Amino acid sequence: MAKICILGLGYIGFPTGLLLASHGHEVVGVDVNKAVVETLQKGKLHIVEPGLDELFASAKDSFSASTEVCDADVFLIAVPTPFDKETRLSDLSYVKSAAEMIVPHLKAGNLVILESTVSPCASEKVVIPILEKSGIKAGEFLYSHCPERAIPGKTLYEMEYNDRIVGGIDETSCEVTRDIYKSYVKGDIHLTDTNTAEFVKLTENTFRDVNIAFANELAKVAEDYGVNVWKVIELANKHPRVNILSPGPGVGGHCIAVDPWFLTENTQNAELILKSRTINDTMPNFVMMHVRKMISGIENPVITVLGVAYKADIDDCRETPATKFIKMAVNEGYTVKIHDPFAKQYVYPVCANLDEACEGSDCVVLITDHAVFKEIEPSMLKVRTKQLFDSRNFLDHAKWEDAGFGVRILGYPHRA
Ligand code: SAJ
Repeated sequence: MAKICILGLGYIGFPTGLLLASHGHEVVGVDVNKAVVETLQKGKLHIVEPGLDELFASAKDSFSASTEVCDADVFLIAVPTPFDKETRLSDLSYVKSAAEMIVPHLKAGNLVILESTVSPCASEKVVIPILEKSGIKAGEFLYSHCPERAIPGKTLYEMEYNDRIVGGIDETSCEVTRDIYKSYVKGDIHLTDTNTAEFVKLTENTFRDVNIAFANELAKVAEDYGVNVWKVIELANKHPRVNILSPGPGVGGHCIAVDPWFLTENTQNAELILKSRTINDTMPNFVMMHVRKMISGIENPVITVLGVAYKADIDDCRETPATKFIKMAVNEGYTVKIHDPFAKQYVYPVCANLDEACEGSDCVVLITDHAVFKEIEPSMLKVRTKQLFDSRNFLDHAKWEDAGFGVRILGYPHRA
């Protein structure tokens, strides 16, 4: 069993640290944010994720939080890699400073694992040279990239049951890393080299982005033919080798909307991937085109946006397509009222109350498919004009139509 120092106590580093601590390792979790460390030292949690409370309780004897890196057998970097919107490049500053913090503690025989997502070859070109400032050469210390692949909302389950990719600089690095993860991972652990592991992680999210872009393009094409894209995708997916994802108002979150940029930042040869990014990034414009038609002729139109989180039943608004849609609506001079029961911190004011957000509205626009929205009673809403645009084909449309609403759905032939 090893002494493991984890750098970064966010949505990945913290649960990973607890899993390792509850499987026999001694774990010191390090975060530069003092407030996070103090919260944990008081026995409280700083993030919400199903199952985390129980795990924290069961791991607390082997887990401690600190703002300082200490000597250890294994250093695991799980800090964020932000996306720099201006240059569309990965921002490796947190990864670099985590590596710098390890340098004074690094000894021959130690293992450094990078879990943070990075652009291809970043370990070789950026992270390892920093670690070598310790005077110890790669090979004398062990190194691997083991990308995190758990989906928010199901993080603990997926951390335990997903397969893992371990990309080591040599065979020993691969094997020692595998043994660490084997303590709690029930999925298979696949060994490869570092550059491949970095590429694999980005490929997974890029695959999803391209697939969603295909679904979004199909939605637009289906509208031109007056065909229901949702039925088309449902039936096409009955084929054993077809699996098309769902169209929607665009792709959000800090992974799928970002990783294709990381994958393509050092190549001139990406076309499909970048085109897919454009298709997904312009879906809010497409939703706006529909909404604009629905409210044309109405003086001083008021729009209600249902949901601003980037996906269902979470509070995370990073890269959400809702923001572009709302900005366009505001630019056009519409009054925009927003309701989201989860989102607490958002760039625009959010009404906690649905009735208030719908009062006087000329078009209710569903952006995020939060499960609670299914329970809305449309007949109770005090709107000015009864219109609904559903960008996810999510609501019970018959119920809204029975309440007198004109309903339009993305990728669906107009009924009126
Ligand atoms: N979306 C669609 N249509 C779909 C599915 C998703 O429009 O059919 C949209 C969602 O509404 C959301 C966005 O795509 O705005 C991304 O959501 P997601 O649930 O597909 O993915 P993330 O970003 O929450 O998590 C992904 C996962 N990657 C894959 O499934 C390949 C997760 O496993 C990764 O660990 C995570 O990125 C990450 O951290 O990289």
